[in-house]
Amino acid sequence: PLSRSLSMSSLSGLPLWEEESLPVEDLYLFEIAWEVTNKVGGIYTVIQTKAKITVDEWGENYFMMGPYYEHNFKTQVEQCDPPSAAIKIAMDSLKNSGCQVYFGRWLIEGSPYVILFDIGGAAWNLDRWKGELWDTCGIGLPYHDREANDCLIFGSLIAWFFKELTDQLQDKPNVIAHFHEWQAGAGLVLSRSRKIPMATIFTTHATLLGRYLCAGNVDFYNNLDKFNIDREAGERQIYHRYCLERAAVHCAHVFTTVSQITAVEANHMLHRQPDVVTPNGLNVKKFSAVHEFQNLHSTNKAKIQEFVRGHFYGHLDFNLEKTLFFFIAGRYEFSNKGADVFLESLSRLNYLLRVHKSDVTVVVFFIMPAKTNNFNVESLKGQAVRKQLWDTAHAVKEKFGKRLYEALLKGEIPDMNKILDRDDFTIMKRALFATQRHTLPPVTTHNMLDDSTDPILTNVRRIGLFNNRNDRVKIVFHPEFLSSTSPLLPMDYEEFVRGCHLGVFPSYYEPWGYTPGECTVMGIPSVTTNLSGFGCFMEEHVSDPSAYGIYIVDRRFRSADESCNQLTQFMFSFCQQSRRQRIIQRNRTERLSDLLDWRYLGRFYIHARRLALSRAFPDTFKMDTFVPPPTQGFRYPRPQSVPPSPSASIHSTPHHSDEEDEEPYDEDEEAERDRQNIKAPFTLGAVPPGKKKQPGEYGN
Ligand code: G6P
Ligand code: 1S3
Repeated sequence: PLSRSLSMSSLSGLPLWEEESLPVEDLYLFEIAWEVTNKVGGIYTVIQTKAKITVDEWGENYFMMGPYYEHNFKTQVEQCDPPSAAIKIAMDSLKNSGCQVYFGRWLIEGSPYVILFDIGGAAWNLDRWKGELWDTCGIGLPYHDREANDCLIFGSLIAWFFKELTDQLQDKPNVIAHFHEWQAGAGLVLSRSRKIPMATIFTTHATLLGRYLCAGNVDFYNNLDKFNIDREAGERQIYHRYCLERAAVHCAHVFTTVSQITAVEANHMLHRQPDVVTPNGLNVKKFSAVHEFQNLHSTNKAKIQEFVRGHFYGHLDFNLEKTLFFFIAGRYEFSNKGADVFLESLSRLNYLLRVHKSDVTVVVFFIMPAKTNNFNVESLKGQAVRKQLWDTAHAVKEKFGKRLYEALLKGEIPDMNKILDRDDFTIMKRALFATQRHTLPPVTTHNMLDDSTDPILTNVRRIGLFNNRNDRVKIVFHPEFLSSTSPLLPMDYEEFVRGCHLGVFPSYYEPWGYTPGECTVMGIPSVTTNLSGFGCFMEEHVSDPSAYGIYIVDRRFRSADESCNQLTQFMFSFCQQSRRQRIIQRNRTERLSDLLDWRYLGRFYIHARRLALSRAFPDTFKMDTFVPPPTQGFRYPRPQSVPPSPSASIHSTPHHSDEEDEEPYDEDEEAERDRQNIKAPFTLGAVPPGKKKQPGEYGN
C-alpha cells in the first residue's frame, strides 16, 4: 500500500532521506497532549511549532486532542464541524452520555483540527473510572492528587472516543494515536487494555522521577543504575503517577523521547529503551534579506539600552557601547535550570573583568517568574527619570536649533557660549539633580513576596553582586515573563532575545531545552550543557560548537566547581571578542537554524509513525520496505575562516580594538565553503543509502 517517493531535503547540506510516503488518505493521525491549546511549558512549543509540517503532510486527516478550557477555546480556537462522519458520530456518542466535547481549528500556523474534552463536565464519572483503572492495571489514584485525577478523566474520555471511532471505521482508515507525556498516558493504557485496534506511540519529554531526583540535589547521572526507583517514587509521593507513566511507556507500540540523554534516563527510570529519539524542532522563518536578523539585533539592543539607562540612572559611568547583555530565562527551577552555577560563575567573571581592568560591562538579566506584588518604586522611578532627561534634552535641543537657525538666517554664526540662556541651564541642572540617588540600582525590578528566602536573591547576597559602581557585572532580576505592554521593559521575549548578546542556560536537568535553540535560530549565541538534550545534539552535529556560538559546559564529567570555571572562561572569552567577531559569530550561529528546523527534524516523527504501524498492523505495513532516517555521521565543519573560535582567536593581550579586525571576510563565501564540507555518510547501524533495513533489525 505504500507509494515510494524520494524526498529531497530542501535544507542545504543536511543528509537526504529516501522517504516512503505513507498512504495518509487511508490513515488518521491523532496527537494527544495536555498542552494542546493549553500553555504550561515546553510541550506546548513542541506541539504548536510542529503543527505546520504535520498538517502539510496529513491535511484533513490530522487531529490534536487536549483538555477543554473555556478561555483557551474562546481565544485560540475557531469552532467548526468535523470533516468526517465517523469523528462526528464518536463525539456525539460521548455527548449523548453527558460529556462535553468540542471541535474546531486551532488558530496557529497550519490551523490543525483540535478535539477538546471538558474534564470538569465529566468528573462525575471519576470514581467509576478509578475503579476501572484499578481493575485493569492495579493502579490506584489518591483522591487528593487533583492533577492525576484530571488526567484519568482526560484519558478515559480519549479511550472512550477511540473505541467509538474505531467501531465506526472498522478496518479503514487505520488510526495512529500519538500520546505525549504521563498526563496523556492513561488514555494509552486504557485504549490498549481494551484492545482498541490502533497504532500507539508514547513520547516522554522528561521522566517524573528524573525531574524529582535532580531537583533534590541528588548526584543523578552517576547513580542512574543504582536507584531503587519504586522506593524513590514512593518516598516522593508520586508512586501512582510514576505507575501511570511506566504503564504507558510499556503499553505503547513505539516509545520515543526527545534526546539521547533522556533515552538513557528513561531506560533506567522507566525500564524501556526508547525505539526512536525525536529531537525537538522549531518552525524556522528565514528572512528574505540577508542579515536582516543582525539589524533586528541592533534595534532591539537599543531598546534594552534604554531600559538600562533608566535602571542605572545616576550610576551610568559605564560605556553602553561596550556593554554586553546576557540572560537566563525559563521556569524558576533554581538548580535544575542551572541558575546556581550561573550566579557563581558571574561572581568569578566580575573578579576577572576587574583584575584585567576591562572596559567591558556585562548586564545580566534573570527572567524567571516568581511570586511578586508588582514592580518596585525604584525601578519605575528609574524609567521616569530617564524620560525626564530625554524630555529636557529634547526641549533644550529645540530652543538651541531655533536660535541657531535664526542666527544663520541673519548671516551670523552665533556665539556658542551665549546661545543657551540661564533658564536653559536651570532646567538642565534641575534634571541632573533628579538623577542623584543614595541607593544602588536595584537587583530586582519587582517587590518579591519571598524576598528573604528567594534562591536567586539569597545567592546574590552571598556573592555580593549588588550593582556597585566598580562591579563589571550588574544583575537585573525580572521575576515575571516579558511583555510588550510593560511600563518598565516594553518588549516581548523574542525581541528581548534578539537584542541580547548571549543566552546562558547551564541546566542540570534538561531533556531538551528550547531556550538555547530559540537563541540559535535568531542568530544569538548561547551557553548550554552536556546534560541538556540540545547540548548533546549540538555536540554530535557541530565540530566546533563554540565557533558557531554554542558553548557547551561540561556538567557531566566535571565537579560543580570545574563547571563554574569553564562557564566563567566561556563568558570571559566572549567579553574579549571585538564587535566584528561577535557579528561573524552571530552569522555562524544563525547558519545552524536548518539543523533545528522541523522540516528536517520532523523525519524522526515520521519514522516513529511507520514503526508503530508496522507493529500494530504487520500485515499491511511491512517494516522491510522502510529505510530509517540517518541519525549520525554528518557534522557542521569547523568554520574555515579566521577566527576559528572566539576563545582560540583571543589576542595575546585582552585589549584589542575593532579596527584590528578589519581583514576581509565574506560571510556568504564562508557559508558556501562550510556547506560543501558537511560530511554526510549514512551510518545509522552502518546502513548505506538505498539499502533496506531487514525486518526485526529494530526489535519489536
Ligand atoms: C548588528 C548590526 C551592526 C551593529 C552590530 C552591533 O550586526 O547590523 O550595525 O554594529 O549589530 O553588534 P554588538 O555585538 O556590538 O551588539
Ligand atoms: C520539558 O519541559 P521542561 O522545561 O519541564 O519538555 C520540553 C519539550 O520537550 C523540553 O524542551 C524540556 O527540556 C523539558 O523540561
